[in-house]
Amino acid sequence: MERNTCMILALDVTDREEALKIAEDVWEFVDAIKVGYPLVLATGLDIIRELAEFAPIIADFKVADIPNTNRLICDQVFEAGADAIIVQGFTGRDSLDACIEIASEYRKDVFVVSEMSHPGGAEFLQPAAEAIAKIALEAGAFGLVAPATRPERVKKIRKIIGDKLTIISPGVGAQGGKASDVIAAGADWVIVGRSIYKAESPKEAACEIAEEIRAELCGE
Ligand code: O7E
Repeated sequence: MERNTCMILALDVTDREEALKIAEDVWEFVDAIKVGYPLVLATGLDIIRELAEFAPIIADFKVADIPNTNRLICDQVFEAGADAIIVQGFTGRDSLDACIEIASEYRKDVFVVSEMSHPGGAEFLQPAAEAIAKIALEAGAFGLVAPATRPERVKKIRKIIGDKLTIISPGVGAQGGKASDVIAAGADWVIVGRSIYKAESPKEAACEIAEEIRAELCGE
């Protein structure tokens, strides 16, 4: 995945036409579109190929099963045209290895959730986040998911993984995180949903956040 705007759109709408319209409006401001359960359950898996016309697609199914089931899920997702998949790391190394094995057959990427952005993410997942980051590194994942709502945690996780893995970071805007803060903390991409797709003008909202990130990276 190329790093230009450093922003990923979380397209959590449930209407096909609306999804396609937003993608058409904002594609130039995002490096990828994240598609998850809300949109796929509402419209079907074919939406992945339709949206792939606009940007690379990250399939957010937070895969969390035994190795064999993970393999079957990843196979379906990559057959559907996704460029990357998001999986959970708490299920352990063998489950993660199964996802990475299928992804490498398709030459696609795996992102591993290390810590979640909502308040409950600090309950069970945060204590395991650093160990999850280490197994993701050893297993050969492409990147980690770390919370924009806690830039200090992004900084800590970046220290553990160095430059060997990328970090994508949800929680900007509606959940209280600030894009420039989390990019400064070491995230490669921020993930933004409601602040864009619920805005009166998704295009203007995306443009504004992209500009904030650009200014941070240029030290303005
Ligand atoms: O709050 P929003 O509307 O900007 O949307 C954030 C998106 O990121 C939404 O799709 C949500 O499911 C996802 N997300 C989090 O908000 N927090 C997490 O910890 C993890 C994710 C996620 O996407 O995981 C994989 C990146």
